[in-house]
Amino acid sequence: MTIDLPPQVSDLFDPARWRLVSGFGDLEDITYHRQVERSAGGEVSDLPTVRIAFNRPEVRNAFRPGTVDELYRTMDHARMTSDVATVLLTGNGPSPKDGGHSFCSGGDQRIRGRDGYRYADGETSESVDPARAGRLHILEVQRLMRTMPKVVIAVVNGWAAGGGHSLHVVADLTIASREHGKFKQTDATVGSFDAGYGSALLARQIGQKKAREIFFLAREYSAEEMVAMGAVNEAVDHHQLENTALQYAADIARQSPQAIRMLKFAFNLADDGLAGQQVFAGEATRMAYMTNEAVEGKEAFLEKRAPDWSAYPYYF
Ligand code: S0N
Repeated sequence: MTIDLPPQVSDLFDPARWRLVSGFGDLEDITYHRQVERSAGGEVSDLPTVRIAFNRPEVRNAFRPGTVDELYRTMDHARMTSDVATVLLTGNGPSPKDGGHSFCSGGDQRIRGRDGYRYADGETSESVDPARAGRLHILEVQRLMRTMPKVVIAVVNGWAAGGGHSLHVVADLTIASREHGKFKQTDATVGSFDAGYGSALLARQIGQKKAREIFFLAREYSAEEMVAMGAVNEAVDHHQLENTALQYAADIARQSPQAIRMLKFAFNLADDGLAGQQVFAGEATRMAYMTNEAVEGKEAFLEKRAPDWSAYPYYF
């Protein structure tokens, strides 16, 4: 029997462990896969991890506006898919031009800034929607990563630079290739600055002095240096990177989904202010709605009577 496998997309990708997610056949700059188990007879069953990858290795996986649209769509689909626990965010490659490895090198510098929009492939000044010009909507992706009730793991297979560096900062966990994982915050070099999570959250993670060094000096750091700073969870042999990420995902999938999302939102709460409190409180309210006490309030309203709270103490 022939087993139908998805096309190979990177040196670390094992087609036997993945299937393409249906409904996303139009993606150009991103690939989107669901982890599967294939039996010897060819039966395919889904496992709770998805892999979302930048697919522009010839420009070190820089993102243009359309890339960000696709990234948001796939992330949001993962958010809404109830049996997905973990999202691996990574970069395909290596580059067919020079063999370079990259996670993501941030915003595509050919499509940026005052001119608003120097047009993605196939677009013209007549066809481009002015409302979409010059958007920094990668920040919307950052917020989605932060608020989605799933664990996002940055799987840093090569360069994490500029806005790509910020994405790894925003991810819940980061695992990096010992050989090819390289980190460099180039924002200030190109007149750009992530003055939100990319810098301020990094400072919470590794301390003010180191975060300022990373941004002000724009030096290159290895995966092991980032582990030592507390910015990366683990540096692993390049060929083991996706296997390790899948082991992390398997460990996460063994935990209670409710506990994981409450923990993620609790870790975010103080740094995210009232917006963080709102996300945490939304989950708390959802849980409260499942109690008999909250049901009594709702039923009393519907039955046009005063609620009877007598069974529910003010203290435990
Ligand atoms: C990543 C670096 C350090 C890798 O160096 P290396 O290995 O020497 O490779 P290069 O020869 O430099 O690169 C290979 C080819 O890839 C192209 N390329 C690389 N990065 C980009 C990029 N970001 N944009 C466009 N092209 C890129 C090179 O030009 C080269 O092409 P060829 O072969 O044709 O010469 C090194 O590449 C590097 O420093 N890259 C730039 C990193 C950077 O400064 N990123 C931007 C930082 N700022 C942000 O990300 C903010 C976001 C943003 O700016 C933005 C922009 C547009 C639209 C939206 C946004 C947004 O925020 O949403």
